[in-house]
Amino acid sequence: MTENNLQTCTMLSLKKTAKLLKRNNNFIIVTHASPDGDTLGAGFSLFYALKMFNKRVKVVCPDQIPEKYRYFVSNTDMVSDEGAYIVAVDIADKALFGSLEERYGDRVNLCIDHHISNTKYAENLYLDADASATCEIIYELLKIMRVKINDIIAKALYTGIATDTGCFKYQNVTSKTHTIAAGLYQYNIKADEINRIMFDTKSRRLLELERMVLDTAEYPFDGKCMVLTVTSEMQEKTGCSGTELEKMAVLSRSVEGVICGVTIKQTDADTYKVSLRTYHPLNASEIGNKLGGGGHKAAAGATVKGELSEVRERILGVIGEAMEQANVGTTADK
Ligand SMILES: [Mn+2]
Repeated sequence: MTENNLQTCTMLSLKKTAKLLKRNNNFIIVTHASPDGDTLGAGFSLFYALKMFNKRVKVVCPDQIPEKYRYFVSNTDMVSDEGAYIVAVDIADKALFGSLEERYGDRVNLCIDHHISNTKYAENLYLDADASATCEIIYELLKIMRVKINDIIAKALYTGIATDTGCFKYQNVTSKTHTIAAGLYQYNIKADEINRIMFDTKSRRLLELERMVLDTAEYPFDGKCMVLTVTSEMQEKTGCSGTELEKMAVLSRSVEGVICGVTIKQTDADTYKVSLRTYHPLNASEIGNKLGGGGHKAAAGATVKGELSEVRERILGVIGEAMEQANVGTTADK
């Protein structure tokens, strides 16, 4: 959240965003580290759309793109950094550029995002925090640009919306979300297959990791909180990494009575990535902010350094305060 560059960020309308895209010719679209369906769906749908205007477009991702997205991922153009118009999709903070932060973090020309926590690191920003997914925004953008949506664009957009809404289950879903999804059903998207891949299928190694992680479950605050721990050792033993680990956060909020699911994932000897999933009246974004991170109302995260026990204490301290503020009755035990 550092603001070390003097450049100010211009907030755009969707119309102006469309104009900027039409006016430029050589694009590098950056997707976030540990890529998910939304950042990839947004990046590739925009790639296919810009190709219709004969632009040169490269899509880059700081990490390897998981195989399961191959039905809409393709090779993109060679575009050199020099003179390219850099577009970031679904990236709330420079840190999420991961290995590409140094290369692109300070030179993003346009960011299209739906995270309320966006740190305004880009020259121009189109932000719609009411959109369930960046793909929802891209759908509207393509309409304004009069892009003829085709099957592969529709598949990419549907994937982003379905994954960011937990298959249309989360509180970020609006009537607009469903209207856009309904629009996408006009194309041959095979939504049942997409949803089977995204929600009903997991690798054996992931199942094995889940088994280990469930063994670490703790239920502080009278069971209103569930804490799961994913150590480096578990990751090494099972071979699970990257986005696969994010599935643990879903487990943390699936238990009856839990309004705050916490997943503490080791990323280094003394570094832990915390994922927070909350239900009303708790606000994950506020808890994440207090831990130096950010996110959405129901899902947020932060990186905390220290020994595991210290990290755990610190997180529970912040959650305890949040519960007190929200008047959630608990006994003092942790
Ligand atoms: Mn998103």
